[in-house]
Amino acid sequence: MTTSDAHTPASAQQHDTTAPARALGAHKAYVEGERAGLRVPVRRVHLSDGRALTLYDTSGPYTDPSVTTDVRRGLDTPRAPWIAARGDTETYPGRVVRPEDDGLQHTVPRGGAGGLDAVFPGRPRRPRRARSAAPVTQLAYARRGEITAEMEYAALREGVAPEVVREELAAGRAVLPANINHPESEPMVIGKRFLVKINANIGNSAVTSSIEEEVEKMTWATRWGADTVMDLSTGRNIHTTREWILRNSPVPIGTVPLYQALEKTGGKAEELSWELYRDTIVEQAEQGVDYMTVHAGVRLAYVPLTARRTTGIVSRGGSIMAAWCLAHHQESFLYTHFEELCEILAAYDVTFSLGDGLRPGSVADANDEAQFAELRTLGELTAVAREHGVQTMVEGPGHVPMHKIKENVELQQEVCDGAPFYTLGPLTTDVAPGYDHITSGIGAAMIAWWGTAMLCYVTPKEHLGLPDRDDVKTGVITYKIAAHAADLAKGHPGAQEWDDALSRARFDFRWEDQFNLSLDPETARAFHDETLPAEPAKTAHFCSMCGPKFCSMRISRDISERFGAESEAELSKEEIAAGMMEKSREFAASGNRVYLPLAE
Ligand code: IRN
Ligand code: FE2
Repeated sequence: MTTSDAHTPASAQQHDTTAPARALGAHKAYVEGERAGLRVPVRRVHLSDGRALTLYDTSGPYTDPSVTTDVRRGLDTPRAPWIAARGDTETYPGRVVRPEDDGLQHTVPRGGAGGLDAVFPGRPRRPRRARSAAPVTQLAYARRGEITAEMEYAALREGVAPEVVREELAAGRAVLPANINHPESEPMVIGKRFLVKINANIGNSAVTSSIEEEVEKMTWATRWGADTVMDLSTGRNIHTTREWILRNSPVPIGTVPLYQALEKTGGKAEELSWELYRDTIVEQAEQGVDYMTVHAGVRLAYVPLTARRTTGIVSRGGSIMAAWCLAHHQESFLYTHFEELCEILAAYDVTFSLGDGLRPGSVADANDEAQFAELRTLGELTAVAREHGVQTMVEGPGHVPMHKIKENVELQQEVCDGAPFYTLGPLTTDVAPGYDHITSGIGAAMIAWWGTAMLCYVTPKEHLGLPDRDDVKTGVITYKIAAHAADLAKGHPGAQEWDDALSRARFDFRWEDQFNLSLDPETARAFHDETLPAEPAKTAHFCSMCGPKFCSMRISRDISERFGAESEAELSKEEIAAGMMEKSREFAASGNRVYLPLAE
């Protein structure tokens, strides 16, 4: 490839001719956009054969050694000038925290009595909102034919023309979650024409760790490749925790506002109300939450459809709304107030993630009436949200056996008019607690291949307990595998170049290159070092699986070298047979032993 950086797909391979002798290994680098000041971070892997591979990078400024970050100050705000320059938003006093007797954080309009401004020690900030009733969303711009800086940024990361991003957003087939109050974020796009994205959930425990630890969980997940993070924190410091995460997050942050609304009622679902929920939405929108799960498809009439299920309602948000509907015997307030909700989200550019509150929680319940009735309602709501200019994606299951997965994507795409699908797995079997990152990774790869745009990760602790640091990493890596496998199968431009680079390194026994190209270099290196710890082994022409004298890669390599061919594929049958015969003689001469001691 001879194209310049600015137009090179994020994963494209290129000879790094411009660079002086660079250190080998992976480095943070930037690709410049056409717009002044637009710099997209990438991970550049410098290989020992002189080539370099440029990979998508979600890790933010934390992996740039030239940037000093401080969680108490927050990240820089690359989007701030773009948002201000559009001139359609204004700052206003917003809300502040008031600690209540119940120990929970409540918010009140700034200026009232007892409000606490200092939930975050960094620079003081005032929230922004739309200046008029017109939506300030990326969808609204895309429909007007305008390519925003955010669209150009996301396009550069994907290696596509900015117009492709604009077109997909305008059609509602993609979303670019970018709340105007989250200027710290590095824009990204979610849609089936783009790289498959993955989300990692953090903070799903009431037993809170420290706020710094929650921030650390976010940076840990994004370091391994999480494209977005959902903060599912509950408990006392929910508002402050979210503020710290947002001010330090380079990726879009999602939440389920219903969880916080429920906290405000002391956990009593029947005491929820539209007003309480609306205030919670505004509070989170002012903070900068980029997308919100809203379980508006759980309608009163659908609740009885779950009665004969094997596992009933397993969605947390879904069961809260079902409890409210039954307690009042009324239609869900999320459904009846949906248009007002749209108006709020449009004023901040918060993206809807329409929740699947009735998703199946077992393979027995997959694709049942309750699940698909809700999905049809989500299709109806997608249309309403689009009319209001609100970006919308749709959540999906859950637990679904392999033969029932395809129908899910097809129906969702049909009834939601191509809106991005965002699924939790799905788990393809229920029998492997402790391994549900795998049961679900299988389903995730399949569903992504058929067109799911984003995958919500599942960790090994699913159904069992709270994920720790290692579980988060395992979940993220598992889902990166599923997403990339789907990118390959979909023929995403550039996806295979990464595989090819790693395979060439493997074939050439360039161990360091192989590690540096891996999704998880640390584990690859550690496993290799377990059996061949000495440094020379990393350049030796054998791998520990077969030993030096008996290795399929080695044999075919020897054949290639002998016959001067580029690869095995270019040799004739006769040449290969001759090479094989030669190897057979060598093998016999060594005493017909499969394993030879390394020292030989
Ligand atoms: C994704 C697709 N379906 C569900 N999810 C995620 O599951 C959702 O975005 C949230 O992060 C998590 C828990 O959702 P419930 O159980 O409240 O529906
Ligand atoms: Fe489950």
